[in-house]
Amino acid sequence: MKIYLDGKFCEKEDAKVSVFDHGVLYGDGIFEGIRAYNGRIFRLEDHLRRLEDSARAILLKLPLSIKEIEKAVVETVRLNGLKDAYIRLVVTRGVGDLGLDPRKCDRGATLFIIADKIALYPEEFYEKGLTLVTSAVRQKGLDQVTPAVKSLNYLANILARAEATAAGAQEAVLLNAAGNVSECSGDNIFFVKDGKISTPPVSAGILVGVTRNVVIELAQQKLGVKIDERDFSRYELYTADEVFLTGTGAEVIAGVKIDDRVIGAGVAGPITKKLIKHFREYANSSGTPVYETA
Ligand code: PXG
Repeated sequence: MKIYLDGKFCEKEDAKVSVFDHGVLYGDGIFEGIRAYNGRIFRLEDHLRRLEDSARAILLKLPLSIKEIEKAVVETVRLNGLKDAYIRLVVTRGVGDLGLDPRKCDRGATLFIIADKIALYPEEFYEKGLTLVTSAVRQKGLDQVTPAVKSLNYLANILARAEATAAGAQEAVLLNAAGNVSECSGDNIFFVKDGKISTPPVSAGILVGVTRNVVIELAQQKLGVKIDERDFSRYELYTADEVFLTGTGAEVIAGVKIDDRVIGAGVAGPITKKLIKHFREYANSSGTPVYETA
């Protein structure tokens, strides 16, 4: 496996960052999780735009231009000979001293890219759906580091996911300070009631998922449904006809049980299934080519 690290490709065993890197010491950095389907990188521009926004929000100067990062991502997938891949792009504040002061990271940001085979939910989960629980971990408020920044501080999400696992569930739903639904530990959330689809707005405190935005577009184009971005509580999930999650890893997947309440018929519902199909068709037929010149 070849890893891109600070301008060079190296073997996995040699891909190491300093213990003085502020990404390690403080979680001071940002990342993207990206998929390649069929030799094409899915929505790479969207991921790089989000990376650029995350960098701007945390006062982090990217070590390369977006065009250069794009090239490095494509090259990493190509060198590893992958057609279907999970790509992790990480930028940290870089090497500093033991203090917080980001100015000490004066050698500049660390950038690495890993492209690996993807571990997916087994196909049966796309029929059967996932079990969800509400986490006791609250979503970060907009007055903290907004959840819109895909930062290296994933502790809240990890603890929420651990709670889900302990409860025998696959995903955890995080409520915000107002008690409204925000998102899951690694996925955005939607529900369907009487043919209408809703999802929390950016102001609820969410990562603005690339998959979320694609699903909003596909619902409009393929189903003629305009998804409502609005606040809602757990009650609306408990009483929904369908619940589904979106994320780079999961794509589109049903949530069929939450806090022991069965949602709808307890299996992936008709609208969810249509969106799974449209999403897969689209993901397999679009994206930045890795092996042909564009
Ligand atoms: N919310 C959070 C907190 C996330 O971490 C999403 C929503 C969905 O965003 P995208 O842009 O992926 O549609 C994420 C992304 C994993 C995994 O291994 C998690 C994500 C992405 C890739 C893999 O669980 N989370």
